[in-house]
Amino acid sequence: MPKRKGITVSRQIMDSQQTHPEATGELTGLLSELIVAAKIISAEVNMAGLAGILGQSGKTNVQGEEVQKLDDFANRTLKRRMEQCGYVCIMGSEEDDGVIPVLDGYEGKYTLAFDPLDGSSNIDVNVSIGTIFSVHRRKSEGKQGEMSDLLQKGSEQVAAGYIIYGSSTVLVYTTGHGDGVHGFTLDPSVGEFFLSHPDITIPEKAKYYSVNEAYSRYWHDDTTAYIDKLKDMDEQGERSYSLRYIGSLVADFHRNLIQGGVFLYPRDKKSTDKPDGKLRLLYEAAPLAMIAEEAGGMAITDDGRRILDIEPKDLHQRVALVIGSRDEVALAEEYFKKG
Ligand code: P6P
Repeated sequence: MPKRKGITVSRQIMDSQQTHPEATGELTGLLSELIVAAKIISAEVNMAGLAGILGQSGKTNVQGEEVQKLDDFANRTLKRRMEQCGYVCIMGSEEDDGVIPVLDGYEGKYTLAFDPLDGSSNIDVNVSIGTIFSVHRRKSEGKQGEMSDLLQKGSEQVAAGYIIYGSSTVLVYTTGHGDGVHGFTLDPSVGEFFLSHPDITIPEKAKYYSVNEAYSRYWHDDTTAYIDKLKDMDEQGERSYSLRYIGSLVADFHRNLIQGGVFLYPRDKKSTDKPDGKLRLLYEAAPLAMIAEEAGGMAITDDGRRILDIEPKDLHQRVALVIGSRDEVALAEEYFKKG
């Protein structure tokens, strides 16, 4: 089905459903409800400065991080909308310790894991932030879903995506199976997402590398060797890459997806702090890995394992992440598999 710029995301989702005769429309319904939540969050993020909800809520989340008011708002918006959409049987959120049930009688056949507002430390300084989501098909029987329905490998995802709230609000998602990765830009004047980036493919060769160099003294040796390789001059004595690190995963990932880049959040040698890295598998690394691979890129850990093959053990499990352009992640794999 040709994707024409300017069609709405609802039309794109419906067209995509048509290509799957077995589709029942429930995934379409789930994504449509998610998009309504995204529009509500976008409006609030864009008004944050005026709506007096910048700053911290005074609460801390399961990660022990200060919960920003907008974090809270995004989390509540997603939970309220999706608990009664009828397509989801259980949810997991970065902001909630345990699983989130849906309203009795509204149980559906999918699960939803999300980071409601990633990059929240940047909220007060007007840096792009984002919502990341991951959808699986439930495996358990019965009414309410179970933890095991959430703890599925990334390769089992039926849909994944993110919404980046930046100079414009852009939704990027994939339903896999070669259906591609598509980007939609919100026109706030009509409250619709219009197709702006059809069939996104990540450039095979990176233009940027993204890593927090402040932690370089804690890196494992093969990480240091890999980053040094990226910083080597090429045969003509030219610098090959620029360093871009925004400190907002969705913003760094989105730039690399569109322009070509490799993002790393490796483990620390300082085992007390981030022995498995900082980022979360279920609602950060796995959904972005599905997008990266569907767009022709790669996503691995810093010991060479494919992100989508990792069997989750815990809702908030951390994982090291190396994700982006195929050439540079494949090079990283050579360095990390040796380890
Ligand atoms: P650091 C934001 O808090 C976040 O979770 C990601 O969005 C971002 O990539 C990372 O942390 C930045 O972490 O340790 O470099 O500040």
